[in-house]
Formats: sequence, C-alpha cells, structure tokens
Amino acid sequence: MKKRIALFATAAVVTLACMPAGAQFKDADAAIDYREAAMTLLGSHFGRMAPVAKKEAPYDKDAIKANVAILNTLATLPWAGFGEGTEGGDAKDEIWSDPEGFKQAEDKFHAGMKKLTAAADAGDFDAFRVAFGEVGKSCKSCHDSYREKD
Ligand code: ASC
Repeated sequence: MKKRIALFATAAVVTLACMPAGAQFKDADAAIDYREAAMTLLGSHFGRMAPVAKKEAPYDKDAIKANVAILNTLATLPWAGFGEGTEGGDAKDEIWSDPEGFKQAEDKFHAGMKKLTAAADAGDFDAFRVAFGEVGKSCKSCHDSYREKD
C-alpha cells in the first residue's frame, strides 16, 4: 500500500514537473489537438463570412454580428495550446524560438478582431469588409511564418 502511494506521488510529481504551471492539458498531444480544434473552428466561423465580404452573399447585419461574437470567444482559445514543450503538429519551432514574434502576430489578429467587432456591432458593411480583410491578412501572415505548409 505504501509502495502504491509512493508510486502515485512520484507519478504526480513527474507529471507536474513536465507540464508548465497552469497547463490544462494532460500532455503535448492533447495541447496540439486542442489548438488545432480551436483553429478549425476559428477558420470555419471566419471563412463563412468571406462570401459576404466579397459581395457574393447579402450582408445580414444580425447574422454577422452573432457570428463575430462567436469568433471573439474562439479567438481567445488557441494560444493556451502553444505552451512550453508542445512543439509538433503543423506548428513551426519558431513559435518557441521567437515567442515575441509569435505574440506580435497574435496581437495583430486581436487588433483586427477589435475592428471587426466594432464594425459588426455598428452594422457598418464597409468597415466590416475592411476589418475582415485585415483579420484575414493576420491569419495568413501568421500561418506563413509559424505554420508548416501542407
Ligand atoms: C480562413 C482561414 C484562414 C484565413 C486565411 C485568410 O478562413 O481558415 O487561415 O481565412 O486564409 O487569408
């Protein structure tokens, strides 16, 4: 019994030592799955507005506003999945060797999201199109720098 407790305690200590403080994931694979799932949802909720921005679909002010609200929640999610020791998936090692650059890319995205939200909330189609383009650029430039090509 004592041995089992000791074993359990050792396993707990090793687990804690391997994961940074506050990490929510059981291991690196779980973090990779999480960030990829979050990015998939972000891509879906962003991409579905492209036909509107391109004037191929009508601008439904309420639908866009609701979708941008969802996007705002999703926009908070992926970053926790890039913790220390979670290299892998399509993520380039530059995320961890150039954390300032990666953070700047993230900040650019959030700045674009702020504009997109203001435009969507105001029901301003022209501002929506400009901000949509800006956010899309931030997605692309971050992917170009920090995601492996398929
Ligand atoms: C998307 C998506 C991206 C961006 C990018 C914009 O819908 O999944 O990664 O838009 O393609 O340039």
